[in-house]
Amino acid sequence: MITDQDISVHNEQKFKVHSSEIQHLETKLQDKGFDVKNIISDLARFQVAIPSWALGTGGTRFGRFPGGGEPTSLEEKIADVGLLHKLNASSGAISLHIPWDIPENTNQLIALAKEHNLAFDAVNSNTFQDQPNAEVSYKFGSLCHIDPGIRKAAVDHNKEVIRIGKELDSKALTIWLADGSTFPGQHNLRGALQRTHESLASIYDDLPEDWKLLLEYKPYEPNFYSMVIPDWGTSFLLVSKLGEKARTLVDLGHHLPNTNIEQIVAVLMSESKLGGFHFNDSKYGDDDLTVGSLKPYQMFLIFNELVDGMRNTQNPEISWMIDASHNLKDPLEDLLQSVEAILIAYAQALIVDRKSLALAQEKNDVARAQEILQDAYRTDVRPLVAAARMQSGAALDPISLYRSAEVRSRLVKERGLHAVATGL
Ligand code: AOS
Ligand code: ZN
Ligand code: ZN
Repeated sequence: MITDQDISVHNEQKFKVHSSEIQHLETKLQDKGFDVKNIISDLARFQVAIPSWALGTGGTRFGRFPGGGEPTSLEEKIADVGLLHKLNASSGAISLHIPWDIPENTNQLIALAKEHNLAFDAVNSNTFQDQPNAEVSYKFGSLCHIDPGIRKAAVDHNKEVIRIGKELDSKALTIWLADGSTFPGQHNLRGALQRTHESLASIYDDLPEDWKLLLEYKPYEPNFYSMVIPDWGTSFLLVSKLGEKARTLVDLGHHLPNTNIEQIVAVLMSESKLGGFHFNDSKYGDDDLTVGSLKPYQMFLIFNELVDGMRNTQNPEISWMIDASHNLKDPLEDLLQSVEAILIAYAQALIVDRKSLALAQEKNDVARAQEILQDAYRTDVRPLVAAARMQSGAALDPISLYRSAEVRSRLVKERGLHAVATGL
């Protein structure tokens, strides 16, 4: 839908303003001792996976208002992520959710993904819904279930997801559990944790050598009294028991209000246990809104820890993914906004004057430390992000090209106004 030709015409139109902006920024950053070329290459390398379930219109329990042209097959989902990646060169992977996504012809899928320069990111299991004709019900939990038969079904499902992921050359399994209890007394809290550990250990046994197991946590929802893995500490405990390949996944929406997420990042990285990220933004809970739409300063502070940790700890490479739901906006535009917000936060963190910050910390110069952080945060780094895109052959301004190329109306024409994304 978007050709190289479209991109170069677009970039030519935008180039004049862009080059004066980047020159201005370059002068400023050079003066502070930064090598702008390095920053741009770091940004260009950064890839954020797109979840297959974010490509259709999301909703709440009160309704869904689809906008049309949604992908109705896994092939169309891959095409949509390919489109994003063509526009921003930063969305080079798709994350599948089984059984929402059932790969039928794996070879064909692999070829299609290759055509779009996409990799298959972490595969996600689903034991939080009962599938039609399923022999067991997860109403009262899955990996924690009191009934060994149901636990086994949930474990087997995860093993099946690993098998599918291996065929696609995925390298990680992400587990999010809805397991918990809604009323006091419903669970023996220690028992539920113990059974979950045993089930996870059995899944871990099947994990290939070069894979990771990423374990999410969440304090509430769907269970409102206790979740079996409510917080980073419980996830950390479990992944530590499981072994080297198991790590904690931080989903930004999975914290109680005002939690210091950047500190969680710092602690996990210092123990080499930060495995992955689900990016989104929120005001109240797991709102799954566009990254950076509400708390961009928090995003920056998180990336400040990430950059510091990536340089100064042994924490292995982290899987980056968006986990959002698009209720009002065109999902593709929303995802472009999210990826942009992630890269902006990363760029801001890359221009923190770390030497001076360490010095200020040494001297307990609190005001200076804040000045240093906020100087980076208040710099308009968007030209750096745009330069990284252009360097990779993508668009200086992806959303404006997406709109001028009238992508959505072409998708509606192709797929129909009432096309409903699979898996929703
Ligand atoms: C749920 O709250 C989690 O964030 C999961 O990552 C979940 O699997 C995903 O959002 C798909 O529903
Ligand atoms: Zn998540
Ligand atoms: Zn979530």
